[in-house]
Amino acid sequence: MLSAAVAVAGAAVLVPSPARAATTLGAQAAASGRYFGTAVAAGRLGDSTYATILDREFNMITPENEMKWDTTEPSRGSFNFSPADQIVNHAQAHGQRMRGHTLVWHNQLPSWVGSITDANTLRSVMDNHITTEMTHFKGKIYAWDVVNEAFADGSTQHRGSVFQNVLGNGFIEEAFRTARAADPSAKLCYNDYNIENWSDAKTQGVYAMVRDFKSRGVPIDCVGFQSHFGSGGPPASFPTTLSNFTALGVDVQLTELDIAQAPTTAYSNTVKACVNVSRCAGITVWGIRDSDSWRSGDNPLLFDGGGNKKPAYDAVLSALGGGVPYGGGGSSPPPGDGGCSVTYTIGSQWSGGFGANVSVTNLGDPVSSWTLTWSFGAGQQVTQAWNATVTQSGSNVTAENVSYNGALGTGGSTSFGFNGSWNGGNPAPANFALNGTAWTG
Ligand code: 9MR
Repeated sequence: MLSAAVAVAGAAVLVPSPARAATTLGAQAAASGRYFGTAVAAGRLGDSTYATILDREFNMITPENEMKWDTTEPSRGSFNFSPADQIVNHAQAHGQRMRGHTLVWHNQLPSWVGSITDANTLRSVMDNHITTEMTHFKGKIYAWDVVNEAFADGSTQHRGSVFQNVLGNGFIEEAFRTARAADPSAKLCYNDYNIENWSDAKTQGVYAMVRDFKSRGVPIDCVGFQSHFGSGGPPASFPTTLSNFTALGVDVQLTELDIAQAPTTAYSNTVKACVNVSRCAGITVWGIRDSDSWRSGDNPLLFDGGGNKKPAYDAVLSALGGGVPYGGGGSSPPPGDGGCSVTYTIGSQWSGGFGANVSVTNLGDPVSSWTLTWSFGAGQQVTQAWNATVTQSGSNVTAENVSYNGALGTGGSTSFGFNGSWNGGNPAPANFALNGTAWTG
């Protein structure tokens, strides 16, 4: 069987030839290292049409309601994981991974939590909820929505909630730090809706939070874009939003996709927005059949009430076939070597142009400013940069910190991005050096 070797971000990957295009959503997503998931309700697992589609098409599962606080801790200290366990057991028996949804959310929150007014009490209740639930599922969850929908609509600020009102702005950081300690191997996501349009205030608020978390070492690995769309589909700026977030050094995921009336173009555009971004890890639709949807009146899913594939299904299957390989989770050399480690990722590439993210970790003594240099091997030219000042002379590129990201402690990281042009080939650059000391990785 023919396959083509393609170099992206310096790594050789094998892309199946078109003749081998997969025939299910999960397998087609897996061909580029991604997943394709769905929300599952435990109560529907006994429906054979539902379970047949689930196990044929999907390789990631999000419990639609079963991991939420009102189910898992209906009264203080009394935990119930049975409905969620049912879904996790199903997933394990069928080789599907799990997204955990969700630990801290103002909705589906039992009234005993909402009525707490003392900060010490609420902090210990929140931390205990996170730790107990994550410990119960430890090792079985790929990514957790640690905090869900904490930003106010149309605003850069947090919404009012018992967590915000009693604990203040720091509650999100507290939740992420607690989550990292509870299950260090799970990816930790912030999840929200209406953050797909780059020019929306809410998008900017979440972006500023993630940038702040990354600059201060607060653990966060991913941002979930719920992607509940009207029939027009995603905003035109959605690809920009996704690559701007990944330039901060996090994965992005489409976590609750559904589109009113399921137009083929809208679905196709949404899937392409993900698969064209190297660190878009995967897509989850919010239900299987239209009749399973929380907005069933909109017929927003890929299967009709009878379990038949809709035209949007074929559009998604075909859109999943293109795109760049998933490039998240790269490893860095251990700290202490001196010099730096660099992760260079091409987030998107088109005819003549590309967008790249450079993440740099200082492995030497702390610095108050930095200059990263590298050389291009195939005539690439930087055209525009953000979060660094970038100049180029011939094949040699110099990137200097901007005012807010100059300080890097030992082991400290920052990232910046740029757009460039290419012609003929676009291999990863070589000879990275931080403040004159070569990359030791
Ligand atoms: O699909 C879920 C529905 O069954 C519940 O009644 C509802 C209650 O809030 O939550 C729905 O799922 C939501 C998800 O957890 C978070 N983002 C919005 C989703 C749709 O409302």
